[in-house]
Amino acid sequence: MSTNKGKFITLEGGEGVGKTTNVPFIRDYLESRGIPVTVTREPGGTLVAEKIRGLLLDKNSEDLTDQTEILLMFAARSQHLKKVIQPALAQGQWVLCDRFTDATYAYQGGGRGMSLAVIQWLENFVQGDLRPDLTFLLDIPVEIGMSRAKNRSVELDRFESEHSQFFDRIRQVYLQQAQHYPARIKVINADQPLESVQEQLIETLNKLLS
Ligand code: Z5A
Repeated sequence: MSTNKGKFITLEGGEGVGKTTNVPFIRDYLESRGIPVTVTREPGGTLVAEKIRGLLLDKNSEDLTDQTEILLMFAARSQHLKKVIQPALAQGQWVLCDRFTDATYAYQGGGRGMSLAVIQWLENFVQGDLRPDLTFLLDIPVEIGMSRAKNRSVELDRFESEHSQFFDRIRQVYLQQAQHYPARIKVINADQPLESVQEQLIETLNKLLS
């Protein structure tokens, strides 16, 4: 049984759905309700995990095999869990994480075609019984997300340089995950003005708070 005093919230979705935009909004809302929040991200969140992130996103390095990619994701996650997420939850902080293991199901499972059973085994091995209390899945059609991401005018990384079918498969697996875990994963229609997206976020946060 979990001894965590804080709640673990993750944000998920494909390219350019608005995770980075909405993380500070959720943090500010929770803090305004007196809740201490640790904001973090995956891959990354610790010194070593951020170095692994650099390896994973670098498109000018040697090709990574799909096995290397997934093992690096879980290596970074293990470090992040032990050094940041679990200590914060144990102290009563709420942890707000930009992407977590649903991204591995979507990107490595859906995108790369890795076995979902292997991902599940690694999830249990690295996380034990720790799962998010709430996951926001920001959902928009792939082409809209890609065009939003391109408008940011930064160089595309190794994942962002993939083709649209890769992102179609990712979206499908995310939506399947939401069907499997309807109590945990809240699908947000992110193809709306930011204010409407944020109204949906607050509605769900209020349920968790009450
Ligand atoms: N990855 C993986 O493969 N496996 C794993 O297990 C994990 C990750 C954990 C790094 O992720 C990569 O790691 C990721 C998957 C892989 N690669 N990809 N792709 P990341 O989260 O750091 O990077 P990202 O997915 O590329 O995030 P992003 O492109 O920065 O998207 P975002 O944060 O969701 O979007 P945003 O930056 O908030 O918004 C994009 C633009 O849209 C921006 O100009 C906003 O102002 C605008 N925006 C936002 N909301 C709206 C609305 N509602 N209307 C109009 N415009 C909006």
